[in-house]
Amino acid sequence: MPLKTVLDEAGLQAGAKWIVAEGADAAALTRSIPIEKCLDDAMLVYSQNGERLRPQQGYPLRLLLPGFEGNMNVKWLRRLKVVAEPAYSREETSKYTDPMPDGTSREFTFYMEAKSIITRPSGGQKLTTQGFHEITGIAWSGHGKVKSVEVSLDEGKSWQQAELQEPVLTRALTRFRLPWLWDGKPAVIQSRAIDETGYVQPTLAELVKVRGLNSFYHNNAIWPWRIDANGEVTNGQA
Ligand SMILES: Nc1nc2c(c(=O)[nH]1)N[C@H]1C(S)=C(S)[C@@H](COP(=O)(O)O)O[C@H]1N2
Ligand SMILES: [Mo]
Repeated sequence: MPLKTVLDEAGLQAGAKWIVAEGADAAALTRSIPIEKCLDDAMLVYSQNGERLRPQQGYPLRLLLPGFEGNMNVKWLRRLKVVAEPAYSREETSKYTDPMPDGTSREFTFYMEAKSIITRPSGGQKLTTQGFHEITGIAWSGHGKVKSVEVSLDEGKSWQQAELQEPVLTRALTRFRLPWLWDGKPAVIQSRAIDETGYVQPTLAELVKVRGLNSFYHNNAIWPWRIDANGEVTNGQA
């Protein structure tokens, strides 16, 4: 159900700028959401896939903010407060605010920027044979559809177009795949997502250059996997 329906029913006073949503878990996850989002496509969710929400997913009611990072979707929703200022709750200050290299704070960054990750072969797995392996993973973006995913097999020197599995839906996980003949030599494989706005998933070095080293909660950087000569797959981040 659109959150807007409930807000229209209750009536909003002038000066309503934020809504503070609170969960009923022990941590009482509390997050501030701009009123524009609440009146746009925010949803109060009580079921998914034809059944009631499962307890782990926030039964009986969960906030869903399409395109925002999933951590904003408050589960076990017990309170919505319409206010003039954000709450500056524990999670949104100590965790999801990024201390920047120039001493400022990057706060209230809601949208999920394009990201992808190779799920096979990936860390902890082991290739037992040389030859054919399908590289596959998932990509997603809070800003719309995944336009393409590129895969590099040579430490980022060159990139190839992966195949996207249909249907490619806006702000939804999109599976990609690329056939690969492994010659048994050490290799670094990585993927990068490009979304319909043209945004290209950055390397970790590019991200660190802008955001510094004091934050990682919004890290959407490319994640490389290193494959050893014996087939073992480990974290390939230099
Ligand atoms: N009430 C409440 N909601 C919450 C959380 C929480 O701790 N309490 N965690 C958030 C975080 S950090 C994430 S990643 C997602 C996880 O959602 P999922 O369990 O459906 O995967 O829920 C979000 N909603
Ligand atoms: Mo999380």
